[in-house]
Amino acid sequence: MSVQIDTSLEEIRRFRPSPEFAAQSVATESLYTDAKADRLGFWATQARELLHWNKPFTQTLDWSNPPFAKWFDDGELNVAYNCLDRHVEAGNGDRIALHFEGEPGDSRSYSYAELTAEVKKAANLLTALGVRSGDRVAIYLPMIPEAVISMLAVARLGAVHSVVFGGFSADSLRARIDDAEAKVVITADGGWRKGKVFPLKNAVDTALEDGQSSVNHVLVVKRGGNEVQWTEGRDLWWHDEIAAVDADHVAKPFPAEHPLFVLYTSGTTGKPKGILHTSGGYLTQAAFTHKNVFDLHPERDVYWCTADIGWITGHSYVVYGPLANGATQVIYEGTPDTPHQGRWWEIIDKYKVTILYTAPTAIRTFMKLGRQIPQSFSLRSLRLLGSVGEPINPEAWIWYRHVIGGGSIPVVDTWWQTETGAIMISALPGLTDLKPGAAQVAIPGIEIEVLDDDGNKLEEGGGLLVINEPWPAMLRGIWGDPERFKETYWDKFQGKYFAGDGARLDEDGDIWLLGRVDDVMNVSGHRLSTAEIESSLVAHPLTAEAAVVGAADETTGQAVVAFVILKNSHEHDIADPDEIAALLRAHVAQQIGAIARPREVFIVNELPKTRSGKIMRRLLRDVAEGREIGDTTTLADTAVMQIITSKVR
Ligand code: 6R9
Repeated sequence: MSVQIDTSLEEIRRFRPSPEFAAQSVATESLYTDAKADRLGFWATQARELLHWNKPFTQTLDWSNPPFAKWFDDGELNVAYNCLDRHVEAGNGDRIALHFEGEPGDSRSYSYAELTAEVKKAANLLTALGVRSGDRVAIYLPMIPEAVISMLAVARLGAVHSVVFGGFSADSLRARIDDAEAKVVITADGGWRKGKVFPLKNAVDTALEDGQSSVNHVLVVKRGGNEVQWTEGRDLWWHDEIAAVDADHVAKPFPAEHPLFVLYTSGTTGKPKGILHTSGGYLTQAAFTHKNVFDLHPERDVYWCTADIGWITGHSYVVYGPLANGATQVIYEGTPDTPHQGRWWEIIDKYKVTILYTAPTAIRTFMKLGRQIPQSFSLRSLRLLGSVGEPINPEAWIWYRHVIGGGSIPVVDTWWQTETGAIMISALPGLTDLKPGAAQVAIPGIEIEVLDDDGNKLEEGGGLLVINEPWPAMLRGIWGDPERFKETYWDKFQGKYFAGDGARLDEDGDIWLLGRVDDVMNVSGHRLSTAEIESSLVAHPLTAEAAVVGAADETTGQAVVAFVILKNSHEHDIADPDEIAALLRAHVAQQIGAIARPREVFIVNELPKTRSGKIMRRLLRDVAEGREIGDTTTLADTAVMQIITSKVR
């Protein structure tokens, strides 16, 4: 595993916080000094100050059985109570929690009192369906208020949610339902996307069609108004059921280490990993980072994170962080270009959004469309911009700051993962001099190092990113697979968490992320596994063998490019390789989901392999990116690359 240092471009611009911004900054230098002086004491203070504990904890961290950490272990709290009821009890019940904007233009706002009331009813409804503490509930919904309500209702009962992104296929949904043995699925008839209704309920029907799953009930929110099939006894309309339940519900406390959710993410093998997060530590770090990285002033800010709840960013920075902090936020159902290419800017203008958190791929798409589009709306309310999901190139950073931010407001680049649960590396906007393109510094209380391949700590230069000490929001394991948890993250560098990312430390000690060093691709900020797409391709009757690489793409960061060998028996049926490529692209989209659809599929006769039979993806990446082919001396057959290159070009 070698690291490519591809930030050759010398980036020297620096942006100091404006005096006005610094003067009102939520974060102060003392966060760094306190955390340095007493790291565990620092997190204990954050946990006490940011959350309500029904039973205070006396122990901060139990690391006696690494890598299985326990944070605040003897404390008890209710996560949903922390996100809802306590704000109402503190007199902020009238503050808006959610401004929902539907793609067709419908909108609804919920105050904290109203959102609390909805969650109480939903908790009673789930109880009536037999959901108990520890049970798993799958959530397969569009970005509508019921998505947030469902997650919080599950959390309120001490049950465990597994949110499955609405863009995933029936097969992917079923695999996740089976792995977690979910009892209930919450879905919608359909949701709005690009001016049309996309069906969800029928994917659930397909996922459950053999009648052999763990699911007893499917709760269906009416959103798209599209026709749905109905399985009597199993399927229930959300609106019918919710009307019949009691509006009162008292939240019971659960231990800090009680499981909160499982979220599946791609790893280096074909099978997605169910990343497990628990309650007290996760909520502490989600709230702490949301407050300090986004400089949250809950009484006046309007925050908008554009992530879908199907991803970790939607969990930590749409649901748990903002609501724990009593923030007012916007959620939007649809795509940025519907019904027109200025839709996001129109939403910012309409709700006077002050903090925007989005992904580099979106920013690069807007760059291509041109500045005239955002400039025809008022973006003056914005005072802070955030980025997440992949490295943000300096040009996109500068464009974001200038065109969207009016040239003077901070841009924070936040590095973290599904596994880390919350932000780990980021500038603090009132304190840090910003460097476009660098995620910069570990947040207070987090210990990051860059190591060489042998595990030696580097002071400067490129290497592998590790997290040195346990952190509150860390994953507690992989659902049902403790061995895989140890192997994947902890075995490479004894006792340190290996993130799978390359990083470079510059002369100031600032961290620059360089992308994944394993077989995980990052397409539009979404993680995809080469192995998972390869196994989908070889599952097609035409395919004998497949190799998938992530090739650099101007807009999406990386794009999926596949090289496929067809079965001999089919070689002569190939009238048109383009047709076969189209077929295989559609097959992957249908099996995994549209985000996994390869940008290109090349039909080849052979794949480049080492003598031990390992596919050399590095060489295929050279081909896919149109580069000179690198060193081929370890190939079993050195001629193979010439043949592939001639096919592709
Ligand atoms: C939050 C999230 C995690 C992977 C991670 C890294 C990449 C995320 C980044 C970034 C550079 C940033 N990544 N943020 N790379 N700069 N600011 O995206 O979680 O979907 O699990 O992806 O995304 O490669 O390892 P997740």
